[in-house]
Amino acid sequence: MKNLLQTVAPSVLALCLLLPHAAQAADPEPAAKANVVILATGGTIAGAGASAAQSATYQASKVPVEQLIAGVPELANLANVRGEQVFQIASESLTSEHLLQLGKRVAELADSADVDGIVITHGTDTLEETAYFLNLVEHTDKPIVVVGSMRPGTAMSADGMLNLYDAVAVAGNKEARGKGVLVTMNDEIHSGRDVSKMVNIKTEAFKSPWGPLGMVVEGKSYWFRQPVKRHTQNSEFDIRQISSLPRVDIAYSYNNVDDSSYKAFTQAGAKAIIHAGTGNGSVPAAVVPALQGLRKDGLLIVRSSRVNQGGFVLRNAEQPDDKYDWVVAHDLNPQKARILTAVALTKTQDSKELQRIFWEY
Ligand code: DAS
Repeated sequence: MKNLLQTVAPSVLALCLLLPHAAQAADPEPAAKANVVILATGGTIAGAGASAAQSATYQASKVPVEQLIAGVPELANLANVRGEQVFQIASESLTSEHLLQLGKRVAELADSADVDGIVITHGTDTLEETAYFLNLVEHTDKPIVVVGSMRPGTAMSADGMLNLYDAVAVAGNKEARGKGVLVTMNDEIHSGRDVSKMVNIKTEAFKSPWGPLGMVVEGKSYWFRQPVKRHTQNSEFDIRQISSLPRVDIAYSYNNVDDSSYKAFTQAGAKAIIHAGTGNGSVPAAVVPALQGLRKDGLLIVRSSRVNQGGFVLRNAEQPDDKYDWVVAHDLNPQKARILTAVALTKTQDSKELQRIFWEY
């Protein structure tokens, strides 16, 4: 017995001594950090006020991207981050040309092997339009995350730092791939297609009528649903083939409205008009004859709803869409319907094709 122990003990001891090293040797290398590029365009997230008490009084589009990154040193724990200042503009002033320029830069970066994810810092006013546009035209499965803030970084309880931290966390996360363009605001991850600014004075400002896709907590993403509408790689639209966006305007409907705005937009060169209708996208009797005339002249008419918690416009429900050859915007609000119509018009003027596109995107 003694001989057996003398023989076995040293090798067991050696094994015990080796095990921790073996365990260490087997420890996986820490995952290499993702390379994330932040494209800055302006907005409140780059805003500055005169005092910490001013959360609503400030100048947007002041702080450069390097300072935004320096203001959140914890970003370096999430990813290798670098910034580019694409614009420094409040988003209410962005134009179609800005959208195309931004979209083309995103496509170039997405094509680059050393870029794993892209964050776009953006004003909140038209953030939903930019996010939807990119969702339609960027042919990549890499995460593209648009982010803004409701308060300037100089204000007490500013939301921009954490929103940016969440955006980088998502953009560097492989689980975010293939989910279309995303928006991180107020700890939530939204689809760029669905999300809209529903409140203009609270940090909980952005909502999706059908709910967020997930949440970010302490830099970790938690996913609960997937987008089902066509986007990015599954889109028939490609930013690399779009050189301009046709003019599409939105005519708001209300009590006592007449057809003046529709005629004025047509005079201005609109190729389609989004009717931001009351309720189910309804068209007042006083406006129908003008729309019939504009349709006959080749203008496309899209019925959307002005209700702001998620309109739902169906064909031939309250309005004779087949009779007048109108298109319905489904669940897209007027500003998103405008983006989709403008992108669709780069490929088709056919109302039946446009309606298909509204059902699919
Ligand atoms: N003016 C707003 C904009 O740039 C500020 C903001 O809310 O980001 O969209």
